[in-house]
Amino acid sequence: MDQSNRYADLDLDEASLIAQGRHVLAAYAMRPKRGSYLVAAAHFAAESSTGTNVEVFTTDDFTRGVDALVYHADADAGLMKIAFPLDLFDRNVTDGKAMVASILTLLVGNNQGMDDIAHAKLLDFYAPPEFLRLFDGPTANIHTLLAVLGRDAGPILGTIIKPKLGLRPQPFAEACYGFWLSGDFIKNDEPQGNQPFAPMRETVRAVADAMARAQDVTGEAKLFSANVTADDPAEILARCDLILEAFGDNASHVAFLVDGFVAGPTAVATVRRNHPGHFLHYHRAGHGAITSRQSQRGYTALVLAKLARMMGASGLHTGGMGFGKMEGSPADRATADMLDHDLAEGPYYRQPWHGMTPATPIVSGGMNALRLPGFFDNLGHAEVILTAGGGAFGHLDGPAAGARSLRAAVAAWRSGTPLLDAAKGDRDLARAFASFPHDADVLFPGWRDLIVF
Ligand code: CAP
Ligand code: MG
Repeated sequence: MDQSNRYADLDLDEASLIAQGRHVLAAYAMRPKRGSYLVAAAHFAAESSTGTNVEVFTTDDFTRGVDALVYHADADAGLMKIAFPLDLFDRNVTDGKAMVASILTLLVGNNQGMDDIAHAKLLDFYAPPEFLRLFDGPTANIHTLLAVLGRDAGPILGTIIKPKLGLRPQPFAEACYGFWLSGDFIKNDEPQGNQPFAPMRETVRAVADAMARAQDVTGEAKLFSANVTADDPAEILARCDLILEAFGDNASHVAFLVDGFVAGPTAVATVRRNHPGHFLHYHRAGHGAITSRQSQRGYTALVLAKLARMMGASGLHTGGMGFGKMEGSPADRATADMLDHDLAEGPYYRQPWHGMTPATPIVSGGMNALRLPGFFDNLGHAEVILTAGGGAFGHLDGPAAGARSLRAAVAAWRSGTPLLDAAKGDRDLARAFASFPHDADVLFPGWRDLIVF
C-alpha cells in the first residue's frame, strides 16, 4: 500500500524543523527490496511511528498528528531522513523523564525487519533541547577521576587485566598491584565478574588490598573500574554495594563498568541513577555487530555515543580510531567529539548539547606506547582515559614498565619530540619497541638501527 501521501512530506524544511524543536530527526542509509523508494520510506516511517502496512480503523485525527514523516528521500544516494514528533517518545511514570529504550524502539525497532526494506541503518539523529532535557546525562566524567588523582589534566593511563579470564583472585590482585606501581587506572576486562574460580567477594577484597598497598608505596591515588554488568538490576546493585564495601576508604577511587550494549539501557540507568557520584564506565562489547562498517543495519558508533551521553555514561569506549586493533578510522574522532563537545558535528546533524555534562572518550583496543603519538595527533588532545591491556602486560619488562612507557610516549607527544628520539633516552620506551616489534616495523621503519638497549 502506498502511504506516501500520509507518511512523507518532502516540502518540510530541515532548518525549520530544527528551529521549531518539536521533532527528533533521523538520517538513514536505506535501500528498498523492491518498488518505489518513497513508498518504502513512507512504510518505514509508518512502522516506526503510528502505522502499519494497512490503514487501521482506530486511527483518528490526533493519531495523524504524531505520524513520523519522511522529509528527504534520495533513491540514488540511498538516503532518507525522517522527522519523529516528540510526543511519540515514551515517558517514565515515576518522573516524566524520557528513555533510550523508547528511542531505540522507534528509530531502530520493528523497522529493522521489514520485508520490503533490504536494509536500513541509522547514521545520525538530532535531539532538540526540549527532548535532551528529559535525559539524565552524565554526573561524573574524567574530571571526577582527575580530582581523585589530584591532577588537572589527562590522560589517565590505564590497563585491562589480562588474561581476560582464568586468573584466580590473588594472581589477579598481584597483576593490579604490578601495574599500579606506575599506572593510574585498571578496568576489569568485560567478561570478568563472579566466575567460580574467582569469586567476586574474594577478588574484589584482594584488589582493594592491592590498591591500598600500591597507594602506600607510590604515594599516589589509584583507580579501579569494576565490572557490575548483570541481567538483573538487583544483582547490579548488589555488586556495587559489595565493591564499595570492600574498597572502604578508597570507595571514591572506584568506577562502575557496565557493558551497555549487551546489558542495555536498563543496566546503564540502574548504575547512573543509584550511584551518581561514581564514574560510569560504558564498555561497548558487541556493538560491532551493528555499528561495523560491514553492517548495513542497526546504527553507527556515533549514534551509540550520543545515546550513551544522554543515558548518563561518564565515559564510553571510542576505539583506537584506526591506530589500534579494532576496526576504526581517524574519522572516528567525531564519535569522541560527540561525547565531550558542547556543539558536535555528526555526519548529518549538528548537535548542540546545551550544557549537558560531557562524557569522556575511553581509548582502548590494541593501544601501546608506539601507537599513541599518531593517535593523539589525530584526536588533537589527550583528555581521555587510555586503557592498554596488551600494551601494558605485553611489555617485555612487565606492566609497571609498560605503564611507564605509555607515560613517556604521552610526554614525547606533548613536547613534540619524535618517539624514536624520546626512546633513545628512555629505557621503558626503548623496550616498548622491542616488545611490539611488528608495530615498530610498520610505524618506525629503521628503528632497529637507531635504538640500543
Ligand atoms: C582491549 C579490550 C577492550 C577493547 C574493546 C579487549 O584490550 O579490553 O575490550 O578495546 O574495543 O578486550 O580487546 P587490549 P573498544 O588493550 O589488550 O587490546 O575499546 O573499541 O570498544
Ligand atoms: Mg576487553
